[in-house]
Amino acid sequence: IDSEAAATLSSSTGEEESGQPSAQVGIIMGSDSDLATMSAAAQVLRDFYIHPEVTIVSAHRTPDRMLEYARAAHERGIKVIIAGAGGAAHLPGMVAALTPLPVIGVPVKPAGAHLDGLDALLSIVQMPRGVPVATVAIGNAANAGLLAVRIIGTQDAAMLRRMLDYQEGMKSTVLQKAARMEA
Ligand code: RP5
Repeated sequence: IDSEAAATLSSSTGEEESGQPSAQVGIIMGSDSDLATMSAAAQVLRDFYIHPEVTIVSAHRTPDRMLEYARAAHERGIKVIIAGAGGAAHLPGMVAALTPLPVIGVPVKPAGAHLDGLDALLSIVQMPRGVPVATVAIGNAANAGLLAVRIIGTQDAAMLRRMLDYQEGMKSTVLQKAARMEA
């Protein structure tokens, strides 16, 4: 793991930053090589004025860190965990086994992967009954961010309003495109 990238990632974690609100959403990933995919989730959250913490937690390379992160997340005020991994993508499922929080899994297609991310998708989605992971499409970290917004919106009227505005914006965009196509 590239140490500079890891430092950049961990520098954006919640409570260490003075003046920043504590994070409501934890975005974790198995490797810094997942960041190109996972940054879309962070961007969506920031667009909705949700402060995410973003870091590397590897189920295989840092198993103790994974245990610590997953067991403590709800005590630190995290409401939703978004976990992305590629290949033998055990991170989302293991984190779901260790936390009472909702976990959203993002199957990542690593650069040069032989199985196009299908391996990660199946690893993440095939959870046993009792330990759910809400799995988005391969590489669709933006939808993971949007799902986290919706979960937070169930308890936060301002967030619900922002989601309604976002949906209204999507609708307007499509209708404008339809009008141009029909013209
Ligand atoms: C997984 O292995 C990671 O989530 C990543 O998608 C993949 C490759 O990791 P690197 O070898 O690029 O660090 O655990």
